[in-house]
Amino acid sequence: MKKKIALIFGITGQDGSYLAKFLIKKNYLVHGVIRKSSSFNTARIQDVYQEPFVKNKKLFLHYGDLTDFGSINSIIAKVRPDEIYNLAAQSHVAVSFENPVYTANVNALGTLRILESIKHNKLIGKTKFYQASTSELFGNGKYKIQNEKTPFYTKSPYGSSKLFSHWIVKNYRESYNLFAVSGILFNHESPYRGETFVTKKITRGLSKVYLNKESCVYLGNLYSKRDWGHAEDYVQMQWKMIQQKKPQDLVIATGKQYSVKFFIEECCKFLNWRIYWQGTGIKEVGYIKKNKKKRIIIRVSKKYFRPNELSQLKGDPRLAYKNLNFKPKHNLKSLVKEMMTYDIDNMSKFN
Ligand code: NAP
Ligand code: F7E
Repeated sequence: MKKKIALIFGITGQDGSYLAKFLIKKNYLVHGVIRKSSSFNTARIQDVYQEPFVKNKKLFLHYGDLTDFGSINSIIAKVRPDEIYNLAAQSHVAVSFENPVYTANVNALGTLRILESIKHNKLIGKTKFYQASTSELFGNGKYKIQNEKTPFYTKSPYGSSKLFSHWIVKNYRESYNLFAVSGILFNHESPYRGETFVTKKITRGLSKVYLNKESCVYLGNLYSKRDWGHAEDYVQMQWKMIQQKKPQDLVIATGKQYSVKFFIEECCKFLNWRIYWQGTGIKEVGYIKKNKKKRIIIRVSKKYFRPNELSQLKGDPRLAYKNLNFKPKHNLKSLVKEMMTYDIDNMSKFN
């Protein structure tokens, strides 16, 4: 039987690496787009990486960039994929306030460039398209739980760039009958999470404190609440979304919400530490007691606050779980355990 061909934009990222491994297990031929970098950026896919001249290859990498239509168009023309997953993005919300134009170029126009290339290469009818939408499309306010019907109200250049993509995907679906679908994914984490996102900052930072390699971790808003899932579960739902009979945008979440502070407390529990809190605002600290002495392990810094913030997000995943016939394997406790174990192991290897 002819193998299905998938093309992943963002294969070197957290989700891209999990998806590549998942699709290879499903017997796909997987093509991935990587950016030219002066150092290797394929660490997350090293266990499935294959040298160029290996026989019966399952993974193929191509240089390209979402800001460059030429590279996107020639890769799509050459690969003629059955499925395209657009997971590439400048994905950091705080950075999007510092680099809004670049963020829009990659996250908004980048999606449009892929869609145009599918159209130009006459692949409508053959190629299905998945877009990485986000809970950042939703606003604060009266909607305590967000579902497929919740109105959008973005709060950041990142959210707004993704909103453009969300709508342009709908436009191509309705105008040209392209099988194109957006997964509105809430935060999802893993040991492979980028190091500047809050969960990874905490697990990595506390691992360093535990190993006496750092004295404390500096964070921003401890009271922000998120619905944290696991990337391994969520990439399976991305695949399932593209296998639907009819393309339908769905909310992917856990339906549970925790604060940044709670996440820290769970990590401390893993380390058998009891954490105490003291002070308010940027003077708030988290400390443990060691040999009857107070040791501050969490401090708050203005640097990590954003010009605007989504204070709480909680998704309603019921429609997705029903339509995709899926239940996630992980929960917050198992996520914390996996991330902490990975980071302590990793940090122990370096001086
Ligand atoms: P990530 O770890 O930041 O990965 C982003 C990927 O995009 C990396 O492979 C990166 O390449 C690539 N990329 C960045 N700029 C690019 C450009 N100009 N051209 C081509 N590739 C580029 O993100 P993630 O956590 O895996 O998230 C995957 C997608 O889901 C993103 O679109 C994100 O916005 C969206 N999303 C994520 C979450 C979440 O909680 N993780 C939730 C909702 C939506 P390098 O490795 O070279 O940097
Ligand atoms: O922040 C607060 C911060 O950067 C989570 C991306 O994958 O999910 C992610 O965006 C919360 C925010 O993720 C620090 O203010 C406190 O309220 O881990 P984060 P995010 O902004 O929610 C969405 C769904 C995406 O689509 C994005 O691509 O934690 N927070 N202190 C902090 N955040 C960071 N990064 N660093 C801190 O020191």
